[in-house]
Amino acid sequence: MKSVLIANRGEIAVRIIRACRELGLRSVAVYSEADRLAPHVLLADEAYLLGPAPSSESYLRVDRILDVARAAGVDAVHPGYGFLAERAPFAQAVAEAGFRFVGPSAATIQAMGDKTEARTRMAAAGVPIVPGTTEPLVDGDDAVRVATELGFPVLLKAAAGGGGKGMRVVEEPGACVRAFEAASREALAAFGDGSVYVEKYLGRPRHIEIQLLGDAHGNVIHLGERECSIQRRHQKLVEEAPSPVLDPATRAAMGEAAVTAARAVDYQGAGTVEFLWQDGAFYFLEMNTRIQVEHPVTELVTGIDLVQWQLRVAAGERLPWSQDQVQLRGHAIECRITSEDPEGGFLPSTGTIRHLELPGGPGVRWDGGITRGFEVGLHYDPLLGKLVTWAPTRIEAIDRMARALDEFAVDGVETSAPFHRRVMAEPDFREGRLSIRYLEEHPGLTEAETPEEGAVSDRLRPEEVAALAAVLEEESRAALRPPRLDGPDGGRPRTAWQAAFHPRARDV
Ligand code: MV4
Repeated sequence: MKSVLIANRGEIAVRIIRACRELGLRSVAVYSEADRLAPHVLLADEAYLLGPAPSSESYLRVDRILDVARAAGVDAVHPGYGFLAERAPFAQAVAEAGFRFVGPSAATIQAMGDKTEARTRMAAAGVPIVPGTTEPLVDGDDAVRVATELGFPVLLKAAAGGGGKGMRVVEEPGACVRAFEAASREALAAFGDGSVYVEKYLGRPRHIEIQLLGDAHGNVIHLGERECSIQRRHQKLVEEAPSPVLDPATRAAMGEAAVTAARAVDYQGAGTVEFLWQDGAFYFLEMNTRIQVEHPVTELVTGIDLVQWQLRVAAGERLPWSQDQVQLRGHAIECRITSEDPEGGFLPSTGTIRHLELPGGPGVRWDGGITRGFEVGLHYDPLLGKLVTWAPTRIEAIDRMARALDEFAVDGVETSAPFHRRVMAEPDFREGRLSIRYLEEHPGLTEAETPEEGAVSDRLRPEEVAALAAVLEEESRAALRPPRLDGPDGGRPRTAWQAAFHPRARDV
């Protein structure tokens, strides 16, 4: 394996390009018309235009992506997360076109995408699942019968689901028939499949997931857990490793269950088994057959580069560790910095990145997908990048994150960073008292504070403001002068700023 097409954009495409470069693999980016100046385009060895900005005309165009793979002569395709990453037909098409798919087989993706099939296979393998059915409900009366047997409250879920669509909590038998019909209708509209099944409803669980790695030689290991309970409408906001609630025995039991789950579906590559944890017990929820946004916290506590190992196992290498050689060290926290206004209901914010100040120093990592001059629009996911900190203990990692967030600044779009800064100071978070209801239980975190007295901006003299503005203006002009981007150009500019001054950069 010598070259890889990255069928994605943003921070994950940048992350994969970095892994490729460290492994000596040629990286081939694809991009939409909205991403001509995006960092993944500037960083890759080669970049090819897919089409107009909408995903359906660019990053979701399987035919165009395979055309580029052939034209660029790559050996493998890495799907990243989102877009085509968990579409079994894409994995199949990549393999049939003669490229390696960096991920599990199409059959594994397919099996885990169907939640009732996943539950059936997990239960058969001895992995604990949430009590409930493994077959879709026949009708509303069937829902009443099964729910009464389980005991209320129950949760109706779409078999083809994920992400909370088609879910209905039902508190009593009288509400069952209507809830079943609503869930089924919603599932049909969202997934083209109205099948609904039922689980016992857990009221205040934590979301804890186990990271897995499998190779093509039957080796599977787990890399411990991530606590992902702090979320809003199924979008995770803060993740950490390890979880503040797991003791070594529960961690080992959950890890073993996850490895069993992976073996049951012949898992290859990096994957995650999601569990709900409540009152000391854990239950299988879903398996994610992709690299996840929050993978860096696991990398920081295990010292294992997950994206490099995705590529290495795709190339046929063996995992070099036995389970007991995987040791967890210290604590890591990730904040997802999005272009959303946390004080305005997390509404998406758009604009051109005029200025970007990134934190540094010990134990700080920025996995980003933006540069100065880049225009943040509404076509894609609002994730700008991830700020990740590591320290020997949880509280030190939290304080380090607070410090890093204080150094972080973006001008041009609103970001979620002020929200994250408030979470780092919130007592329940600091003491590890978490659940998936954390945000609704702490509404103050999404409200604006009164501005601090004596802020730096108040101390600047008018001539200092004018001098700063002039520098930024010139930098922005330079950053917006684009390099030649179509096909191999021999040049290798790294950022829009470098590109503008790169000896081989040419204007389009
Ligand atoms: C649950 C649950 C409570 N009880 N299942 C939400 C998305 C889907 N993937 C699974 N989800 C849930 N399943 C039972 N039996 C609560 C959720 C849930 C949730 C789970 C993980 C992370 C965030 C969540 C937010 C709301 C609800």
